[in-house]
Amino acid sequence: MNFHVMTLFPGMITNAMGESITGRAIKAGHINVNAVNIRDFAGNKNNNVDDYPYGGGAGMVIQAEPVYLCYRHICENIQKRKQCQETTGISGSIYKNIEVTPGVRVIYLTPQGKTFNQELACEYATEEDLVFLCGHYEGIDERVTEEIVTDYVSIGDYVLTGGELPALVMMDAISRFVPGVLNNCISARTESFSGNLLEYPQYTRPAAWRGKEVPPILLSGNHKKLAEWYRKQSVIRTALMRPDLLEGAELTEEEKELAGKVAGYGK
Ligand code: 6GU
Repeated sequence: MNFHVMTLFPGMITNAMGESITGRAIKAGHINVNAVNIRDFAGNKNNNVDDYPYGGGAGMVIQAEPVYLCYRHICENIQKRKQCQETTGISGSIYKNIEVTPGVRVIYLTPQGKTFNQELACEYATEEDLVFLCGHYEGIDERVTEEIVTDYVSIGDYVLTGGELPALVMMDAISRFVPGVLNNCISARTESFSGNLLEYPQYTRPAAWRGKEVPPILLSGNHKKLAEWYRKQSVIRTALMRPDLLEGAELTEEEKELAGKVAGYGK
């Protein structure tokens, strides 16, 4: 997976992605993060990329041309890589004379977009390249977003100062689906959310902490019973904390009854 991020704050992207699991995935070559500074395409002495909005109003708007040049630069990189990868024996590339890369998704982070979720993360993870466009100030000149953006995505109903944190949230969630990023044990557990059930509770040593024991079944070594307990705990927890998710979950009749009882307590 190659993430390309158009931003005025590339350090935010590279620093955050360089830590923890995503940092390890970068070192191992499972993911690649290419943060490109829109300011590098300003084309003026002061490296200005914003201007006052037509029609007046508060704040500044990022100009179309630096964003477009930044996007073209990223497309050139993608195409060069694709050309290297081509093993058809045909010299040159189908992309040779075009300025933009068809088929590459360009995601504009905006509170006006559709809300990001686990299903979308899984879908994006199947792409070879993803381009993120991070706005700041009051936004980006509409003419360039119209031209290059394929997907408008938000991470929830609140307003942030810029698109960098949403891009990081998305890249983190997408990376978990990229083969090799997580070990298989953990990735299997992901399915409990995709199945619209929350994760069961976790415990580690000591077996008794300040008088609180771990549930005895965890110490029993009975794998079949344990699997049943995990499943039941997931149903109970989802019914308690996120009953809205249960509609999309596949439950047995017995589990439905259990969920109904638990949800009933909450009312
Ligand atoms: Cl994607 N951008 C900004 N600026 N604010 C947000 C958001 C995105 N998603 C939720 N709030």
